[in-house]
Amino acid sequence: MRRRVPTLALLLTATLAATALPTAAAAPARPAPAPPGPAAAAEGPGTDHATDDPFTADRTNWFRQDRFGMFIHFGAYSNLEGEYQRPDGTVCRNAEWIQRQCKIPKDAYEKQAKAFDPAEFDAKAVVRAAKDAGMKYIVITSKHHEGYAMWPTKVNSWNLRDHSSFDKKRDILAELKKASDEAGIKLGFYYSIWDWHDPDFPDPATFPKYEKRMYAQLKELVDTYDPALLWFDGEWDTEDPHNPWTAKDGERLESYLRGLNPDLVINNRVGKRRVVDGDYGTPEQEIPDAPVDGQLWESCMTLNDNWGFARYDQNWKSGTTLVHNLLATTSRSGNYLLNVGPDARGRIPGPSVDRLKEMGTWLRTAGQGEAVYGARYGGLVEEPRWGAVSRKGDKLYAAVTRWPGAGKPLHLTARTDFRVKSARVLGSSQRVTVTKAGDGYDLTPSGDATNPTATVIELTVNPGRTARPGKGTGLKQEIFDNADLSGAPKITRTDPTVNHAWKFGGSPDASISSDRFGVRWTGSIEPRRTETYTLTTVSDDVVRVWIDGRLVIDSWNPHEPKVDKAQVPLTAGKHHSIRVDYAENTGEAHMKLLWSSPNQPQQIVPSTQLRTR
Ligand code: H79
Repeated sequence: MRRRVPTLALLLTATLAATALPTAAAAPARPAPAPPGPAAAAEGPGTDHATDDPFTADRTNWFRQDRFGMFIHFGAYSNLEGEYQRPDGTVCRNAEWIQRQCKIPKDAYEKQAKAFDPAEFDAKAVVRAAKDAGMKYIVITSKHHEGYAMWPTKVNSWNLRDHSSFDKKRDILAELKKASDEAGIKLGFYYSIWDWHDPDFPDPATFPKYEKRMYAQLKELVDTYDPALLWFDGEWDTEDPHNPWTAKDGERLESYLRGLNPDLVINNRVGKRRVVDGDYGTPEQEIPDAPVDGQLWESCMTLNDNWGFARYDQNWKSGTTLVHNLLATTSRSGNYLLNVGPDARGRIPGPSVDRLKEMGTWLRTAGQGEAVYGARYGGLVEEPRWGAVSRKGDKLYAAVTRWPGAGKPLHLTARTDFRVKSARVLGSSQRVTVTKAGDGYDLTPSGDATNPTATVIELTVNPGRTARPGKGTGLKQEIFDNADLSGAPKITRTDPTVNHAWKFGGSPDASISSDRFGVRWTGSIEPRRTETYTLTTVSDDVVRVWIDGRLVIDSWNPHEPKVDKAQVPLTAGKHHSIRVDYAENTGEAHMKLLWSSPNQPQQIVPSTQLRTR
């Protein structure tokens, strides 16, 4: 997508906001200077919201390499430390959902927030804890469902400066930003769309007024703190309070934010948590059991059973479990975002710090972190039961969580032909004998595990020849002004990649309306390896794909954003004919074509490997 030229109105607003924002003194709450409303981002036919390919973009590079981040849940709920004493003396327990789950009256909740004084929040200590753990980025709640802003927002007074007992000169997000920058750690903000405090939120009639304030707050966050990432939440359909958020609202918001800063990494809860929303998927408290199709992903998880601080919750995961989770995640090309919940004074609980230290120690020992940072899905082999296998360049890192008995082998099932040139155990001089066995290789270490958590065997592999990048420039694209792909195409041109997010309002061309159009791509696809490729489509409404005249993906029943896959053996350097038929009826429109193979990380099929004939 072209970078939009900001309108004069937008520029003016931006200048106003920038000069009015960072004031050190206690500023009385006053209305924001006319923020650009949701309408400012609306666009029509010809708009394509697909900025780039998150799998390969420079923009997301850090996110794909860093792998391990710290989540921080900190808000007015932290002041209760997980326990609310009702007027009758009984105690109700919950963490960041305590206001709702314990049915705390609004005035009582506001009253307790007035006493919130996290004077011991120490940004440097937080960043040090993250750094010591081997974490490379931090995502902190700027506003959770309770609606309480953790920075001195000008949009309302329901925030840490204007409604607390905290030092009015302090700004914990600014402190965290400074400390993160100094330590080379990226900083991102969690922001809940669902808002229990703003009276305009639940009523669809007044929701636009809330939305305008939300835009203004997000602009404050982006302009003031320059976050690397935005982590939305609370996008789901729910009652009490009713959540009016729609996919269309998500389209507008995402487009607005990318206009503010095109480098932002944004999670998929900015929309409706679908494969086409934002840059990446967000499994919560779980790790997918295989690499994820069609999107980057990051699994977020608690260290105990709660996100916010809960005094009573001592159900801590062990350091070993946490390292295993990180390894499982990395070996499936995901990120691990691990949570801490500071207490009412702003301190990260000791048991959290201890576990983070254990993880950092493991990652720093004997270069074991190589299995995580910059590493991804192993690809060449099936995931073994005895551990996790990740890959970086010509190295496979087999992190063994169940070390074999003396003289017993660890078996690897190969997914393609490759040679093992050498093998060693990180942190040990023992030998590893590698023998061809059955459907792959046996690795037989000569000694004991070097690490009780996970011992890493590093394999240097020769994956065989990969052809040079092709000289293609894309596929032939024919655009029809109907969903049957009938009659003569209205537009014929070369399309570098099949990577489109027309969403609700956009379409392939200003002359094509946003509903009822069809697109056909034809030409050839040229793999760089002789391997079985997985072709993946992400489509809405319908798609069909033919390779060498054979229909391999047939997904012609109108659907919401959907992933389809086909396994197709392809030959290096050969021009396999390809045809993709796509149609949009009404609603949203999306169409992506990706590929992967044992040696090819998942990506949008690049233009160099596509030809118009
Ligand atoms: O911010 C953290 C959670 O507060 C939030 N997302 C993460 C990152 C989250 N929202 N919803 N959920 C997690 C899952 C919802 C669980 C629910 Fe319930 C079950 C909502 C109502 C019943 C858990 C139990 C929350 C309240 C009671």
